[in-house]
Amino acid sequence: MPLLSGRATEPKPDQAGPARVTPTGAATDLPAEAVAQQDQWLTTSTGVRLRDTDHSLKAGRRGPILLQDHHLREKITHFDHERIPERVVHARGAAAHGVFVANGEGEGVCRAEFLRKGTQTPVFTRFSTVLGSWGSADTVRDTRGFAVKFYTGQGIFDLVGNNIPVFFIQDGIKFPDVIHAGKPHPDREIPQAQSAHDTFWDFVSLHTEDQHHTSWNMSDRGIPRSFRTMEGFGVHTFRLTNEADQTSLVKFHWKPRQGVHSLVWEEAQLAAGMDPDFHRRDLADAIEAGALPQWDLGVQVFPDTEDEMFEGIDLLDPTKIVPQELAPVQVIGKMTLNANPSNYFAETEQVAFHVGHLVPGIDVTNDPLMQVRLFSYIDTQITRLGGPNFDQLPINRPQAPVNDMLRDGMHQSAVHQGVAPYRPNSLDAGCPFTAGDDQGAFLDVPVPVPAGRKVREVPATFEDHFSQVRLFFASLTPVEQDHVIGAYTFELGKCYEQAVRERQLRALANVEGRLCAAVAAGLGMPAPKPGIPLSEEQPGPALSQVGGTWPVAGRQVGIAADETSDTGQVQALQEALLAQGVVPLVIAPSGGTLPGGVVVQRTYAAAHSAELDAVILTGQAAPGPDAVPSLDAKAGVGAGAGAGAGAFKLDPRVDKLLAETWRHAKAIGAVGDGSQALAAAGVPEDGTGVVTGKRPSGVAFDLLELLAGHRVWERFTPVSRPADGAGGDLRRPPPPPPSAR
Ligand code: HDE
Repeated sequence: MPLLSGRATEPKPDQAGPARVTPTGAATDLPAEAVAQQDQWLTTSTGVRLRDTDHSLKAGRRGPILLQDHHLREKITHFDHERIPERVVHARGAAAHGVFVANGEGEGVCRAEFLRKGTQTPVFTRFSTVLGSWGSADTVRDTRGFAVKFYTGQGIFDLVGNNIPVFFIQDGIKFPDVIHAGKPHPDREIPQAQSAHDTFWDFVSLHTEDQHHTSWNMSDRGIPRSFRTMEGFGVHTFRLTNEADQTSLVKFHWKPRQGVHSLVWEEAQLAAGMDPDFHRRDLADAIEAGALPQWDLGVQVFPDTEDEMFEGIDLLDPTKIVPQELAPVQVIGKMTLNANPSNYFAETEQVAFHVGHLVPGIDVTNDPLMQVRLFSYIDTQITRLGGPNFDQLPINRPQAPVNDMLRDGMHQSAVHQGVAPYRPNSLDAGCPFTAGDDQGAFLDVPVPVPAGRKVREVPATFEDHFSQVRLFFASLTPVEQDHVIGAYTFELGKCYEQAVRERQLRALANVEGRLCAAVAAGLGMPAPKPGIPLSEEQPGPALSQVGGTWPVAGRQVGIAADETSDTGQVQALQEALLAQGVVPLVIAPSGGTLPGGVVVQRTYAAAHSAELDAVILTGQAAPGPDAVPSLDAKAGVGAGAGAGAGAFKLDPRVDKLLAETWRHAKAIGAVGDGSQALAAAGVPEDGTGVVTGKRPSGVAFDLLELLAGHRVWERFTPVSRPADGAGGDLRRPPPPPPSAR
């Protein structure tokens, strides 16, 4: 039976499935339909055509259902088992296919073939949060996973990293502890996907090696704007070997070409309610729209010395970074994500990463966190994916020949030939053979193992828990530091146990006096004195996100329009934004089209500031027919909060949209009558990050320039700073417009 063309089940243009390879890695040109749905008829799983799937087989119309209804039992049984255990950590994620192209700069340090100049390697990249369950919100404050599967010609290399360059703990044996502390409390199973609770702060305040990672979580890095705007880090130090058998120690970095950008805290919270799939949607939409996210892969290279130290930093301590000012990141290739998965479960859910998936030229080190991970990942897949054959799932299949002697087991889908799955053998002519060094065999670098006693101890160099937290805080701009202070104050403010707060303040006193004093003031508690001498740290500007400009493609700009808008101007704005790859969303009092045929993408009731990177007003934005001045913040500003119930000239939803856009330091524009609407909202025409004008192209140009800097950072007024640890006036100056209306 020929396959039907143009089937509804065909992937969309932006989607791709896993590469077509057999369970043993051989390329196959079988079409997708040949391995999933075939033909046009509904069948049982065994291929028998069905006449009815809506009615169970019954003894008479009103009779009981018969046990012999195989289709019913098969359908319900399969459904009952549709879920697999979610990942114990990183359960919530989204992924995309792509390609990695090497620029050849890595060849000097690594013999892996995929790093040879011009080599193109398919990749599958999964981003995730750590703490939340499968259905939790995307924009919670948390670490993000950044796991890349490279399908190289020499087998699979997985770089299973995070968006934060350090980790909570130094020894993997403590992973269950930190995760138990961060997950919801075992009695009430709350809070979901949050670190703002007692058990988390109990653990990290008792266990001070967590303080460095935690300070990154409390910074803007904990609430990324998008997966596309996150850095990625391999965290551990790897050992690379080149063609000349020389080894180096390296740390891997992913640098987003889109820039490193974050949400602000209120925006993150609003987005969690408005669109829990905020990051997932953003990634898929950008790829579908052709705004393909790209990252440079870079390495910091260190000499492979006996002590495995660099500039006094222990390279085996995963709670330490090496500042880029000491060891620059050298770019070795570029990853482009270019296709969305065609099936979430088969690809994003079933993908199985493993730190031990290494290719010749890349090896692990003795980092005690990395060593435990080498055990954990394969073990967890056996439970999660139901047996030891998870590497045969389509998304996990290597795109290199596989000839292992692993046999049988749950869900075996390869049909192995031969009689001798053992070595040595003579019956299968000795096959398969082991490879030599010149035949691309994996090399376990024969590093010397220092002799010593069996101990449960850490090296003395692991004992400094605070200096790099100080370095991180000192490297941030005042605005970013305020965000850190706000985050600690919020999180500790949600704790019930005073002893936990006190202990965390003591930890912050060992980091930085101003930070500790500011958080203590926010909590209404005394700021403790440091318990250790505080070292001077040299700030590392590369750790800040502020400053610089980046491509704007994939950003979303709202254009508020109504019947008073000039259609030509709205269309000109749309064109100017689209020309730069920016998505214009027309927001109007109600759906449908505006005069002149402009299609409305969001009604006033459905639009939300959190999904917009900037807003442009084009009309008077008078109250829409469904505008109700009530106390519900979404429906209206309400009596006393704004211009007064019934007296407003502006639609209350537009008013709120503008207030949030201003407060979150996003660019605001107006053309034509839009300027009047801005005035009604209390946004000054000459305000920071406000562009108005008669020509839509000019307004769009200026607005896109602001967007390239991500936010109008100058609009944030930094908290006035007291002297080190001295306390002081931490009140903010009066809020700027429009809240000052
Ligand atoms: Fe993981 N981690 N991890 N982790 N991890 C898992 O593996 C674990 C660690 C990371 O999108 C699990 O397949 C231990 C560091 C990512 O599928 C599990 C330790 C870093 C992902 C596991 C660590 C990570 C995981 C859960 C301490 C950054 C998601 C499901 C020794 C460098 C990958 C799974 C994906 C997933 C264990 C520490 C990153 C249980 C025991 C450090 C990005 O095996």
